[in-house]
Amino acid sequence: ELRHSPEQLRARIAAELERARGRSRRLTDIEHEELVRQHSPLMSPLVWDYAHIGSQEELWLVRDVGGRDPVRPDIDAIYDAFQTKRADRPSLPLLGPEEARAYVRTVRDKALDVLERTPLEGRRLVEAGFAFGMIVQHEQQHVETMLATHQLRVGAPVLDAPEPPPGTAPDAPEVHVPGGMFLMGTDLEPWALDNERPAHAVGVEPFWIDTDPVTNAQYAAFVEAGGYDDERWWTPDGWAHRVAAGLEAPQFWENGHRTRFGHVEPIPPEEPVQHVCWYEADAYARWAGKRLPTEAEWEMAARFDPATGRSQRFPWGDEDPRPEHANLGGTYLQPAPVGAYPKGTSPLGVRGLMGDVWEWTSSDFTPYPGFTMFPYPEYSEVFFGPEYKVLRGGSWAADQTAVRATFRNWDYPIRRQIFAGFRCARDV
Ligand code: AVJ
Ligand code: FE
Repeated sequence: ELRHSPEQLRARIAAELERARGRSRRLTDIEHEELVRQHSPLMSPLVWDYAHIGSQEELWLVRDVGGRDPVRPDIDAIYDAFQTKRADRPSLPLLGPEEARAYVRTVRDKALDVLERTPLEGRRLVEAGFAFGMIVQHEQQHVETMLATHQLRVGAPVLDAPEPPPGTAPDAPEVHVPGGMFLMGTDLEPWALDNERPAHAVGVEPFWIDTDPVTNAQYAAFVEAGGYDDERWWTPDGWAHRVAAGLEAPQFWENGHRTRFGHVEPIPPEEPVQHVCWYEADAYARWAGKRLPTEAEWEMAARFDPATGRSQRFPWGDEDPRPEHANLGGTYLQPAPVGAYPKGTSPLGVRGLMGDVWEWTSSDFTPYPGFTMFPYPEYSEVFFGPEYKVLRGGSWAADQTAVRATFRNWDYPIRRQIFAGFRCARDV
């Protein structure tokens, strides 16, 4: 970003804001009733997410960066995710679909005016540039959340997509990583969030990691081998949850078919498995004689170039993601078969690290040494601790602006509606 002139940076930010809005508008361009209904107690009504996107943009860009008067101070509390739980959101006096559309449009016009008038140089570049980047990522993250809501929705399909590209077989099922020291996290990415910082050296023991994420065919073998009935493969908490929740297979699987955005279809064998919780991923790994990778192992496999000793921005190098690198941005509404993106392979030879599915790691969500909260504790600091597991990489639904090899996602170990799968690792 420091390479860009203020005008180039301003144009890029405006384009990314517009692209994010194109995606969120498409997911909310549906019938009134579908927008206001709560499709699952785990999710907000879609119309809440849409106005919440506007509300955050009002707070961070219009009020904070721009120093402008509030647009709708009366609705701050309704769209504050910490003041209302998802399950309770339908009973709030939410803006209706037309009001929400008008509100986000008004806020966007003001935010673009703030962008025009903010000098993106010196100290303002770092602070204001980050605020705009944070808001672009925030909208894209809620697009992914809204896609999870669409996936939970019952009824005739309202979303369609083309077929993803075909897969290719790996040279070998696992990659050996020699271990050693590498630089984890970042100080350089202008849009990196507080939890990805600072860059710090980490020592990793040698390990093996799967070349590709675990596929539907591989996971189905675990199901057919009775993996869900054998307590040996599960942690005590995982087994208790398996029994209480009646888990028998990934969410949305039934009779050898799956339901995807309202379409019932055969389960594609070579696609990474998705809609498994951390407990299921952990149990599969134990059944396979392996384990989940730590997030340090995942990041080393994704970024470390043994030829130079450097940590790259992305598995393929330092260039921003292009369509040939990874299945991102919701183009296909599903993962691609493994090996569909050979150009996305990491220097160590690991494939499919970005895009397709978020990958569960064995790690709890904890701060890096030297962490400083920015810009507010509710972004990540309040989530640090053993209740959340870290996911890496990014799913087919994630946008290219909201993924990096350093990006850390997190969720409860019981969560299955997110677009998450995993790959396994093992000690040498
Ligand atoms: C980083 C994906 C866990 O969706 O809870 C959205 C992102 N933070 N609004 C989430 C987020 C505030 C966050 N995750
Ligand atoms: Fe949010």
